[in-house]
Amino acid sequence: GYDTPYCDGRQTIVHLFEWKWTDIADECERFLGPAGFCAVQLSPPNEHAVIGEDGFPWWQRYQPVSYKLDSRSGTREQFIDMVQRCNAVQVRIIIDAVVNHMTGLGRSGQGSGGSNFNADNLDFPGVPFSSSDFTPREMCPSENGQINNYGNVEEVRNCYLVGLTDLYGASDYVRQKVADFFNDAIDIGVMGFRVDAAKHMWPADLEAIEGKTHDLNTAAGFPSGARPFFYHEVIDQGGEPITVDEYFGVGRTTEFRFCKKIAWGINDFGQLGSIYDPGWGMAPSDKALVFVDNHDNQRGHGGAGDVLTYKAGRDYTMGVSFALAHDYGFMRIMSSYYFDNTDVGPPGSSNGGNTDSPIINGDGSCGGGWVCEHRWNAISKMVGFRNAVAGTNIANWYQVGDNVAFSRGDKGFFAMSKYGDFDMTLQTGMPAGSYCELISGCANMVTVNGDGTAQISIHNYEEPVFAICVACDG
Ligand code: ARE
Ligand code: CA
Repeated sequence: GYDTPYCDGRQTIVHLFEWKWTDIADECERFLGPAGFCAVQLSPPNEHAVIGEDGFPWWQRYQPVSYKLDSRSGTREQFIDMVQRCNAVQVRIIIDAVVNHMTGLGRSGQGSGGSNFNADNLDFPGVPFSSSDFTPREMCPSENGQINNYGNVEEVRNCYLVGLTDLYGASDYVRQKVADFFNDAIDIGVMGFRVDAAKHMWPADLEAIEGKTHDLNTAAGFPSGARPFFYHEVIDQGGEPITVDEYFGVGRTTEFRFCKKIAWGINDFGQLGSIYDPGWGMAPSDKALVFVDNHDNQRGHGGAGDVLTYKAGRDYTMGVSFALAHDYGFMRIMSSYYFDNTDVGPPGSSNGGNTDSPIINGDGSCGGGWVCEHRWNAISKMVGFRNAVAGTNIANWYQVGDNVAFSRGDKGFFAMSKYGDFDMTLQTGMPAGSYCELISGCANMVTVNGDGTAQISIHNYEEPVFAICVACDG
C-alpha cells in the first residue's frame, strides 16, 4: 500500500528544510546512514517562483512554475547524484510535492529553472499548463474565488488557497502531468512523497494520480512491485468537515494533533499517557505521520499554536525524545535553520545568492546558521532506539509527577525526568544483563536483574533522558 516506507526497518524521516542537494548527499553519507535514518524529506525540488521583493523567502518554494527539477536547492544533475548517494547508504528520499496549485496570482516572470510564467493568465508553459487546467471559477462557491471558510468542503478544495492558482485535479491531463513528475522522481530512485495541501485536493483525484505512478525502482534497491510511499498534509485538529480518515485509502496523513499533545505533555507529564487519543479523531498508528513541529507551525504558519520548537531547548529535546520512544505513528524529525523573521529563507539566501552549506563542528553540531536538531545528541541516539524497538508496544508504564518511564516490549526501556533528577528501581520488562545507557554514550552502564527490575538514574539537567535497549549498538 501507499502507507509503507521501504527502509529496511529504519523508523525515522528527517526534514532537511531548505538544504541543498549537494549538502544532503554529504549528510546521508557522513551522518544519516550511520545514525540509522530511514529517509530525508526534501524541500520542493521542482521549479518555483523567485520572489526578490520579499527577500527570497522560504515560501517561494511553495509556488510552482514547472516540474523541472531545478530549484534553489540545486539542479537536476545534483538531484540525481543526491538520490543515488543517499540510496547507496540506505537513506531514502521523499519529495515535498506541491501539486494542488501553481504560483500565486499577480506573479509572473521567470522561475528558478528559467521557465516563463504568468499566473494572472494561468499560463505555465514550462509544464505546460494553461487556463483549462485550472479549477473552473464556477466550481468555487466563494465570492472572491479564495478560500475564506474552512467549513465549506467545496470551497476548501475548489477555491484558491492564499491566492495560489488552483489546479483542476479532475482533469486527466493534469493528473497525467503530476504523475509524470512523480514518475520522473521514482525512476531516479525516490521512495515517496509528502503531498502539500492535500486537504485542498479531492481524495479521488489523489487516488487517480497514484494509480498512474510506477513501482519503485528496483535498480535503486527497492523490492519488486513496491509502491511509492505517500503522506498527505491534512491539517485536521477537529472542528472542520475535512478529516484525516478521508485520506487513509491513499496513504498516511500528517497528524497535527500530535504536535499539541507533545507540547501539552512536556508541560504536564500527567498528560503524556494519552498522546494517542482516538477519541479526538487522531489517525491510527499505521496511518499517522507524526512530528513535534514542522516548517509551518514552528514559525506561526499552518496549524500553529502550542508546539515545541528548537527554540524551547531542553523541552524540545524531551518532546522529540519522548516521541521517538513512543510506539505511535511513523516519525519525522524537523531540521531547521535559526530564524527570527518568519519569512526569511535559509542562511545566505536573502541576497538572492546561493544557500550556505552547514558547517559541521568538531563536536558534531552544526554552524553557519543551521540548527540540525537531528544531530542533537539525545535526538540522534533516540533514532537508534526507535529502530531497535520497532514492532513492540509500550508496556510497564510509570508516571509520577515530573517523571515518566516505560518499556517497549522486552526490547528497550526509556525514562525521562523533567528536572533531570531521578533514582528509582523500576520494572523494565527486559532480559537480565548489563546494558549501555545510550544518551550518555555508554558512560553509564545499567544492570537489569533476573526479575527484570533495574535501578534507573537520571542526573543530567540539559538532557534528562535515559534509554537502554537490546540490539542497539550504543
Ligand atoms: C504566500 C504569502 C501569501 C500569499 C501567497 C500567494 O504568505 O500572503 O497570498 O504566498 O502569493 C506557504 C506559506 C504561505 C505562502 C505559500 C506560498 O505558509 O504563507 O503564501 O507558501 O508561497 C493551510 C493549508 C495548508 C498550508 C497552510 C500554510 O490547509 O495546506 O495553510 N500548508 C502547506 C505548506 C505551506 C505552504 C502551502 C501549503 C502552500 O506546508 O508551507 O504555504 O503550498 C487552519 C486550517 C488549515 C490552514 C491553517 C492556516 O489551521 O485548518 O488547513 O492551513 O488554518 O491557514
Ligand atoms: Ca484545490
